[in-house]
Amino acid sequence: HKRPHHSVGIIGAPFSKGQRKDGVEKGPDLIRNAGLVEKLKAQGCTVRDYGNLKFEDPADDHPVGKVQRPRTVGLANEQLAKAINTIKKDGHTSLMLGGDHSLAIGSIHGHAASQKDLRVVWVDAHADINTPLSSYTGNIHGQPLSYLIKELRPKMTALPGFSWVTPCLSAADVVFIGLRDVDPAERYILKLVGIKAFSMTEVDRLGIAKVMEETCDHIFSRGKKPVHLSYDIDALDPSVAPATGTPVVGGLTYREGIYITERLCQTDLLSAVDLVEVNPKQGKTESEVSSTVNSAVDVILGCFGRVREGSFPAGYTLPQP
Ligand code: B3U
Ligand code: MN
Ligand code: MN
Repeated sequence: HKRPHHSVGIIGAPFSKGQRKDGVEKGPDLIRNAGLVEKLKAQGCTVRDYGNLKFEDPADDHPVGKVQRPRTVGLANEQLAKAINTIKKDGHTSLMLGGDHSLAIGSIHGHAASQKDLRVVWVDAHADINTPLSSYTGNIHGQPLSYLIKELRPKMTALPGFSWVTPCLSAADVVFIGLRDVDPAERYILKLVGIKAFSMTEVDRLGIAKVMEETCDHIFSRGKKPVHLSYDIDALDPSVAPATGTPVVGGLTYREGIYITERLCQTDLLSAVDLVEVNPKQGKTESEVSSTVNSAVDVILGCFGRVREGSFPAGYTLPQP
């Protein structure tokens, strides 16, 4: 298997208003400061860093029903969608560093604007598919997929800040991996619209290799299409990624978490990646923060060609005695 060259366009989204815990806006710079760009280059990637987005705070962003900060979240995602669209037009695989998972609305929307017919692999402890009406927390990071899936349109209400959003995915385009904390309403929605989901029970039953073969079979059953990987760091077990807003026991091991990225990289169809929900303020110690950040970096490196078996650049030769 010839290893393809990866051209990565990085956009930082230091945004936390899709949930209530601050600190998650520090994610992009923490991940960069762990040497991300250097490591990507060292494994043969071309990297362009587009820097961090600057977000505004619309005045008087009062809740709509239970939904918190809809105008702020809507506007931030509109900005992000434009940035991702630019990165895709420039010919890169986009890498969005969050930030909370509400940012997937803009990231996927922006990706879909340049690449028709996407597939989405959503790696998460949570399903993030509450509608604004079904959400009991009101946090939009628990809702992003409801804005994006066409079949859920009849269940959606108009929200200020979201008039630019049109659903760009079909239920059949999405696969979940790692679920273990799913609200009743979310479980109902998964059944209602029929979304392929590998909860931790399926990871236990099948093993991660079989989960990934079935994931690829599912997303490519209607043709080879670009893949958007939306990776919530809380999919990993809290033993390897403790510094996140809503850790849930019983998660993916480091090895399972990395295997997902290696397998998707192998498809040569990975077109956009989100890495979200790294929150240093949720780490109890410095080492909890650094282990979480290191896990995040390794997830990203796996998306862009790092293989655990090792590799060498084209033209490599041994030193002659
Ligand atoms: N399902 C709950 C909890 C949650 C979702 N995503 C995270 N937590 N990280 C909700 O808020 O919708
Ligand atoms: Mn999430
Ligand atoms: Mn989550």
